[in-house]
Amino acid sequence: MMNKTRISDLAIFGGPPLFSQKLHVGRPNIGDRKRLMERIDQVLDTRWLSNDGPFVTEFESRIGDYVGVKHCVAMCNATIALEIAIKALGLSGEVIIPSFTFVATAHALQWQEITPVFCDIDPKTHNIDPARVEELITPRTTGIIGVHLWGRPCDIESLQAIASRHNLKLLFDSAHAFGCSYKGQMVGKFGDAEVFSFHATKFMNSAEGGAVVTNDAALARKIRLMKNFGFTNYDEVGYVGTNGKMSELSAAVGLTNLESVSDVIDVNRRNYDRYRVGLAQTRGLEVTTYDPRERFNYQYVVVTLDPNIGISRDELQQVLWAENVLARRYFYPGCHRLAPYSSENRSAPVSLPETEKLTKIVLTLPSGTSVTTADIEAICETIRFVMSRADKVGARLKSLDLQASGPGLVARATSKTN
Ligand code: T4K
Repeated sequence: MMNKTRISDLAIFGGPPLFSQKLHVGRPNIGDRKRLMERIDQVLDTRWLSNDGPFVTEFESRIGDYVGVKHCVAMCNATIALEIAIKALGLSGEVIIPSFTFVATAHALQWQEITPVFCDIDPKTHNIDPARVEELITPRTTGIIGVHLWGRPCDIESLQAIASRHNLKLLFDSAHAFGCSYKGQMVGKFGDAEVFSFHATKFMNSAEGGAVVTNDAALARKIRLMKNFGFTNYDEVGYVGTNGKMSELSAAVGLTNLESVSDVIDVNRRNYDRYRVGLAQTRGLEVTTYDPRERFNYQYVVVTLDPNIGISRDELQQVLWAENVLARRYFYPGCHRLAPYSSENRSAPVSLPETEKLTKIVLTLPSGTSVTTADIEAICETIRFVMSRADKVGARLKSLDLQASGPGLVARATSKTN
């Protein structure tokens, strides 16, 4: 597949792209179609489409069993699940979260006028740094939200110790971490509650979907009511609620995909191992590792670039996009630099040196069941080719004066060289 011997063979400089079809980071994994169609038939036959139908109930109990947690409340997505968990926990004022996360973590707070206070990360784990959390606590702080980024759990014990010491609630955004473990225990059992995402781009999806899991029965009950407008009975409302319900169709997709979850993890693991072998000893590039003693879903293959290698992360991304490898720079530029949260609009400017560094060097590569091992070998070969000529490729790209990243830019780059 790969036949690039000269820099000009790279698609960004006018060569043919490595792949004729785009390879995505978040291509959905699809379970047994026949089983799914049977379930969809059942939904239609019974005419029960939403509002705690049998598939949602079954999905909740299967997710709870898988994780080993007493209560699971399925929802329409993880963002709403976070919002409801935040509301049910009574968070207000300020809540400490990492900036290096998907913007939904911050939005779930700001949406209810709670200030997300951005904390720096530990560069080794990419997760919120507990050593930085305590200095951000003020009299207005009511909680901490840890994010298990890439499925690698935060330093849960340290965060729990801080939360207990300061009487703060501890919630985990576990959108990436379904199927992962911390010190031998499945993620989902920690803090006051945890939130999973089953969005299409997650390795285990229900098309759109999410869930709050907790061992706290009273909290689970409150969350269950809040996600259904707060209804305690047909015409009684106990809380200000919203509509966070998962539909039966989503639950049918989720249940079906859950049946093949271990196969998907095997594929993800195989892909990850291929990338690790294929990119080992690549100059200026490292594949992020997973602790071999724990369980992971391996859905994210994340690499970091040496910032002094001659080619920047953005330039490497542009080279890959031109080859139809849609590598993503999650979670650039960090929530604190996104318009609603950028320091110009806030009273206290934030200093997040590790986040600033990481957001400029991190890249996520395509994986999942729609990527073959041959695809991965070709991607690795291209990356090795580029990195071994990083100075030259970087210089040539700089001469093109590329400003942004994405397909529009690639088109401009190729047209300039033609
Ligand atoms: N907390 C964290 C830490 C999260 O990462 C997320 C979501 C949340 C909370 C909130 O969870 P949800 O409310 O979504 O349940 C995607 C996802 O939309 C988002 O769920 C996810 N994190 C985030 C990391 O990635 P984008 O902006 O990258 O989506 P998009 O449309 O660019 O799709 C990614 C790639 O997947 C594309 O190359 C296209 C491909 N794709 C996507 C979909 C939806 C497909 O091939 N098929 C599809 O159906 O956000």
